[in-house]
Amino acid sequence: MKEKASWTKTTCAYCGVGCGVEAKINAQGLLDIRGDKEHPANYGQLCSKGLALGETVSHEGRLLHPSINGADTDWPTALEHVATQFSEIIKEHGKDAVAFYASGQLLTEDYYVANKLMKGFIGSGNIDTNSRLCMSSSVVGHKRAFGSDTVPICYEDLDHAEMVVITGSNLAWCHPVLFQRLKAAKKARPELFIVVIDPRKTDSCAIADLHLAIEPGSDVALFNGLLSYLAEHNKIDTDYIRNYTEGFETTLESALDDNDDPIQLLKKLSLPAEQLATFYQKFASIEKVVTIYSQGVNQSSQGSDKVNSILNCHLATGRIGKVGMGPFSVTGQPNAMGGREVGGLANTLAAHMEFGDENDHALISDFWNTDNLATAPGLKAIELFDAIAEGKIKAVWIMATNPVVSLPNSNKTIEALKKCPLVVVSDCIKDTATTRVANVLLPAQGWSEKSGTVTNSERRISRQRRLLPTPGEGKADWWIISEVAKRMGFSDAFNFLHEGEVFAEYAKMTTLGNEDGKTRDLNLIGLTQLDAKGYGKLTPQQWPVTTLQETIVHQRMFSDNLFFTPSQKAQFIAVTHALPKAECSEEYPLLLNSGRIRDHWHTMTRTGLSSRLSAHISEPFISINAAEAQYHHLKDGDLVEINSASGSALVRASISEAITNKQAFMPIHWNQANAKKASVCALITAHTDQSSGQPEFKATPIKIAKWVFKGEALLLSRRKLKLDHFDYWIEQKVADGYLYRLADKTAPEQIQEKIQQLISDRKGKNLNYCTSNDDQTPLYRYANIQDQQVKCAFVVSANLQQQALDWMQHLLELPLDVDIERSMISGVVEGKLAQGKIVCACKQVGENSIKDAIQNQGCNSAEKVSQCTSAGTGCGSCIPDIEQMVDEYRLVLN
Ligand SMILES: Nc1nc2c(c(=O)[nH]1)N[C@H]1C(S)=C(S)[C@@H](COP(=O)(O)OP(=O)(O)OC[C@H]3O[C@@H](n4cnc5c(=O)[nH]c(N)nc54)[C@H](O)[C@@H]3O)O[C@H]1N2
Ligand SMILES: Nc1nc2c(c(=O)[nH]1)N[C@H]1C(S)=C(S)[C@@H](COP(=O)(O)OP(=O)(O)OC[C@H]3O[C@@H](n4cnc5c(=O)[nH]c(N)nc54)[C@H](O)[C@@H]3O)O[C@H]1N2
Ligand code: SF4
Ligand SMILES: [Mo]
Repeated sequence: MKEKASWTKTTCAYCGVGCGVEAKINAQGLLDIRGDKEHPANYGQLCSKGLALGETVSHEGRLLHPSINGADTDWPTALEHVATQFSEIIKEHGKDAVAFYASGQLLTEDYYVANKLMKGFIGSGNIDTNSRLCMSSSVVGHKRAFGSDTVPICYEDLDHAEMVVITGSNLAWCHPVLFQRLKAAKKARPELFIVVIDPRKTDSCAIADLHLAIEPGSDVALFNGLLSYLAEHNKIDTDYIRNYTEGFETTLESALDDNDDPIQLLKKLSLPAEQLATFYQKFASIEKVVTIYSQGVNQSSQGSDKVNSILNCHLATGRIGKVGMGPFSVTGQPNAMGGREVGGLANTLAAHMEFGDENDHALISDFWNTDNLATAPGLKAIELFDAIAEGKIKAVWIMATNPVVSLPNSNKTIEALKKCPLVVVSDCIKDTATTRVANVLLPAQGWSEKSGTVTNSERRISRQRRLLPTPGEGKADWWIISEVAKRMGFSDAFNFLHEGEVFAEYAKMTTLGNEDGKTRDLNLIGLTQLDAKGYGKLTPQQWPVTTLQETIVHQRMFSDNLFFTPSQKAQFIAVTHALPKAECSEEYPLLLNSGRIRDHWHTMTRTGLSSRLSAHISEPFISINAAEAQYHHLKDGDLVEINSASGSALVRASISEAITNKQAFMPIHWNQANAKKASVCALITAHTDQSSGQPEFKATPIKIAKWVFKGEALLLSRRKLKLDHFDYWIEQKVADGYLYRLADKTAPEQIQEKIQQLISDRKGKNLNYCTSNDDQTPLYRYANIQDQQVKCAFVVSANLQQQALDWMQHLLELPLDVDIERSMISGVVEGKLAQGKIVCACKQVGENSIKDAIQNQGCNSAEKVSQCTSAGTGCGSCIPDIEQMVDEYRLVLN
């Protein structure tokens, strides 16, 4: 009983699944973590990132104090500085000369206050958010079709669906707990038909009956083709269309026009006829269909049209608002949905009210008691940074996002921010690519220190709770913003004493002119009476909340077939296929796609602190297939220089059959804080969707060439090192230190000397060996031993083999009785099976152990491998990888 009492319920810091977490402070002052069995988002499950939350709450790298132009200062000075500078710039240049750039990683309370200050009191629409890069095409699609930004389904629908279409989403890696839920449903009901639509063969295909590797950007053609097929085969719901929708005829006409020639359609999609036929037949004949979609749909120059092409098919079949069916835009960030609720996007007002609606303006002005409410939408993210570059915006406050890494055209973003007279950044981490170009740094509380609410993909509001004390002088984001607001002269409106007061005000706002929830979808009337105690104890609530629910309810929207358009009918939107904005050419022949890997989160400021999460994929890469590699004379692991019209990058080649000819894929995570030149956004030009302003992140023409070096090195250090004088370097967190991979145009001998100069602390025992590789080239090994511990070590050669990495990895763990000198000469740690690349992050099992289990211990299924090695027994996200290895190595055996 006693133990149970010490677990606190909170919500995961990462993706929009919004899993319930239970956390307990352990003896090290860090957190033990487990899934919350009572939370309806995950019923106790967590993925590798959620399970590793406890490893990211150390104080390593934290921003501890406010600073102005590089000098630490106190809070009153920093707040006064920001308030005065903003006020003066507004006085001199007008209210549109300032801007906020916020994030789906803020809590609803933070977001609410930021929006209130900018739109309500400064009086400008210039608050936009990284959700512009993420969800804005879905927002446009929803609003055009439903008259409101509403995700209609609830997670429970996955348990009832008979067909699930996953399009433009790598659910297995990006929403792993939902993927596991789907996998369990498939296991229980093998007839559940799963389709993955993605130009790449991702891990999500592991449970798919059909994978459509469509041509990048051809989604509208695919779904227009589906709409035409449904109509031609009398598989539409004519009653539903007649009674509850508008615009079907013209939409169908345009879809038919788009696909008048079936051969042309197959060509546009690059698909075999039978695959397309199977997809269309299944969709037509199966009633309960859920279509999950994410960034392969949204992050496109026609993202909004892609969204509507999907919604059209659901509306035409009446498959919305009913059990086991509906379109499902999965949200990315933990509070992507909350930000949309409180008006975080430049073109919306709070509580789903709208610019241009006089009634909404009057309601808000009255509620906030302001006569300065913004009257027009502000600039969308890309326009906003353009305005900074042009000197029109002279002060920007960036909160909980890292735009130097995540906005397209990084070089331009850096130049814009360098030129901007005032760049304020609130972050919990000190050294990020964006904090490097800030004038004022404000330390924010991080996950586990902050307190408030987030809304997940199924519209469920959950509490994030404070568990640990904040290091240094970090403060809650809502507090920081309110304190600046007060100093700008808006005291009365920002006198919040507690985050619960902010929430209560927001809940009340959702009811303005909407007491019955019939005017707007978002209604929290049941939460308006929460006092501090009630807020403290708040259990997950799915909106709309008519009354506070003691037990878990699962609601879907539009079950009454009424929509929030003027006619209350859903709208079909006519859309036509168009190619991505930038096309490949002779100069830039490959199309670059970008996205996520399983164990890292965005710009790695937090997952990069976990050695476990850093082990699965430890180095930035560009994925191409074997034919493309051969054409460019590349081997797996070669370094590759990548160039586009906007910039360049230098990463390793990863050869994979998951990717098609003429295409390439790069992860978004690495950047200047942890690599020399691995930022994918440096390559991307800012082409945007006309309606949503969302950038096209998944289709950039590039060229690649092998990058030739003279020597490379692995360097292990207990402390962080600065390595910018090497041509190539990346940093990886390992237990108790950092592992660096280096490559340089200078010879191994010089590299060896350059590294020696870097390592200033030479106390203790220095072991230096120069042996040679199989090809007789020199191989340098060095280790510095202090207090019976390896403090620093390196290996340098013209070409390093995997063996060198295995040696390095084991050096950190070397027990003191191992003969370190013998190991230095042989380059192996005897008696240890080298792990190889880590496959299972939770249990830290490497590919060599798994290979050994398959080949030498008779494990012929993923289940047996799990029993034998414990790989896959944590969150389960690596099981597709294990299955693939079983297939691969069993084949070799046969
Ligand atoms: N591990 C991990 N999980 C995360 C995050 C993370 O950083 N790491 N971030 C979170 C956030 S904020 C977000 S927004 C989500 C994103 O989640 P996802 O959208 O699932 O992730 P991405 O990898 O960006 O892209 C999804 C897929 O779109 C495919 N794609 C590219 N072009 C096209 C196309 O033209 N058509 C179709 N149909 N598909 C295409 C890509 O090949 C890719 O596999 O993940 C969330 N979860
Ligand atoms: N090429 C390419 N680019 C992309 C994408 C893509 O698929 N391809 N995806 C886009 C998408 S969908 C997204 S969502 C973005 C994500 O991109 P970003 O938002 O730039 O990435 P993060 O690393 O999540 O940045 C969050 C920052 O906030 C800090 N932080 C964390 N918690 C708090 C807090 O409570 N308060 C404060 N003040 N700071 C905090 C973190 O330390 C970190 O510096 O990237 C976009 N960019
Ligand atoms: S799926 Fe993973 S990252 Fe997403 S909320 Fe759940 S535990 Fe966190
Ligand atoms: Mo996102």
